[in-house]
Amino acid sequence: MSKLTTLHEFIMDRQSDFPYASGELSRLLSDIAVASKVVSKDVRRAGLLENFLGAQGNTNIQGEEQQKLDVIADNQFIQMFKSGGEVCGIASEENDDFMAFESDFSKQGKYVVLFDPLDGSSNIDVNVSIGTIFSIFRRKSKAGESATLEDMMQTGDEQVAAGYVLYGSSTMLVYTTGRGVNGFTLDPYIGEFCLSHPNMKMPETGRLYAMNEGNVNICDPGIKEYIKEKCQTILEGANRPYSGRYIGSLVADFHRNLIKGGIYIYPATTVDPEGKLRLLYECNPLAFIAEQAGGLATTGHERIMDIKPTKLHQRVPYFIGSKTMMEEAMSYLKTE
Ligand code: AHM
Ligand code: MG
Repeated sequence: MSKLTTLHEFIMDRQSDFPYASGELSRLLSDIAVASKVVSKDVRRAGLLENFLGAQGNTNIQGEEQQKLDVIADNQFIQMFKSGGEVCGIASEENDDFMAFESDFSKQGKYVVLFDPLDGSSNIDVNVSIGTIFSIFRRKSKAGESATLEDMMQTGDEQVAAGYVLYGSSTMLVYTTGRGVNGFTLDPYIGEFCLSHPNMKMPETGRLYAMNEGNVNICDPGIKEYIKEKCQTILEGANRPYSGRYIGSLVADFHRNLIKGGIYIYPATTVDPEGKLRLLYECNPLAFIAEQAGGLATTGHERIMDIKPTKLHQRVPYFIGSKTMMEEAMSYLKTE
């Protein structure tokens, strides 16, 4: 068997890609890996532990019921960021406001992290894949001072790194620092993420489409046409229509499409006129990965990573996937 490359070794090898790197980003990525191993262990045993499954009894600022594991994962990542020294503040789906870390130690941190600690909440209690999504920016404010809202509200193009952890049939961490996308599988026997998917590329086209089709009559009518004409019709040269695949966990739906080729659509609807997914910690990080892998991510009209955020928990319509499928789907849209 050839030698496995651990995530830690990989990160260290790549440090020299950044001419003035002093190792903080490498340490931060390693910290995220450690926190996600703890969360992975919690997810794997949740059904056996009291106080791990079910609703927490709180609603977050976005009107969504928090699950106990949402809160456990959120705390786990925050503790790791607070104690690591690379991060001066965070924003997460589970916290109404951003958080500036006020110790002298943390105030020196160069980075802020925006994250969704456990995405796909509705799947937690039913043993279906869920994920963590993260986006890392260099702070705008001065080192030594408190992190500010401006640090959090940067465009996707300013991300220095982004990634996700998928708690699926195995646990995987996939990330980019703007030099391609690499995927690591957690080897449960040695407790290390090991390189399993080097230099990931999204197929230029595919045969999988993912959308909550319950929404098809309450969104841009062009989407219904696209699905009917392109996804549910036997196209020339094919012997069957595309396959609909919707897990309802963004990370899992995205990861499958990244590997196999496909499109994921969560449009604006009459119920959620701004869309459902959050720009800063759901859409931007996956958009960075998609583009690095050769795919696209847009609102249907505008590139996701161009959007200047106006609100911490801003929602946007979201189309992400294989380049050709994206271009085709967007050409059907009728409304601005
Ligand atoms: P969450 O952050 O509350 O889990 O919501 C985000 C999730 C995504 O993972 C998923 O793609 C989408 O919401 C599913 O929404 P719906 O149930 O409306 O199809
Ligand atoms: Mg989420």
